[in-house]
Amino acid sequence: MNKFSAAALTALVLSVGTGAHAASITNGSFEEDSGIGVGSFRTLGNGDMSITGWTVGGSAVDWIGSYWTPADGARSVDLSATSAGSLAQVLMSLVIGTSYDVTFALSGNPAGGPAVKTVNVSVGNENADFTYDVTGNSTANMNWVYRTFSFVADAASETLTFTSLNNTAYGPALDDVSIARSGPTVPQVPLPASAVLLMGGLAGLAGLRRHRARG
Ligand SMILES: [Ca+2]
Repeated sequence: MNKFSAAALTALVLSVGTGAHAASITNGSFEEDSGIGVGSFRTLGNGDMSITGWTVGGSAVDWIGSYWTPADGARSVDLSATSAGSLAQVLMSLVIGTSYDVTFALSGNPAGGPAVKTVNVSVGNENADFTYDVTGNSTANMNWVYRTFSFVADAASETLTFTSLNNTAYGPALDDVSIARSGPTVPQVPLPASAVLLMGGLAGLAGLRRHRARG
């Protein structure tokens, strides 16, 4: 019994200490699909989940193939198809109280106005706007830049959303999304269930040892 408890506690300590799975972005470069082609571009309406890992919100987005040069791989996204759209993904395995950086490639549809595109990035109740001026760009010369949105996880699972604030057919362009821990974990109250379990396990072991000492 004691041996079993010690083994279970060791496993628990390892899982708490290293994290069973690090947070990651699924299909952050928008390369994988659910079996449909993209061609030059394909318009995806509200609720569409054709881009593996992502759900379309708002009006619609354009999934861009050969229409313009991507930042990475062969595909990217225009977050405004005919008017403002969004893309969302549920982030898993976040460590509560830990800072994360979401990094992404940003450009804009150069084929129409406004010249300055704006995307809102949000996770949970944190959000920020990022702008990009397409003046001088073309579909062959997108001049992608990398931007970073930082947030602190307040739940193990939170939704990352990129929302166009351009209500035209020419929105912010997005590609190559990734996530990384950017700081230490800051303890928060109340303690996560895993920590409570861990402390309970330690107290139990201490109790066993005292019991044996008396016997
Ligand atoms: Ca891509």
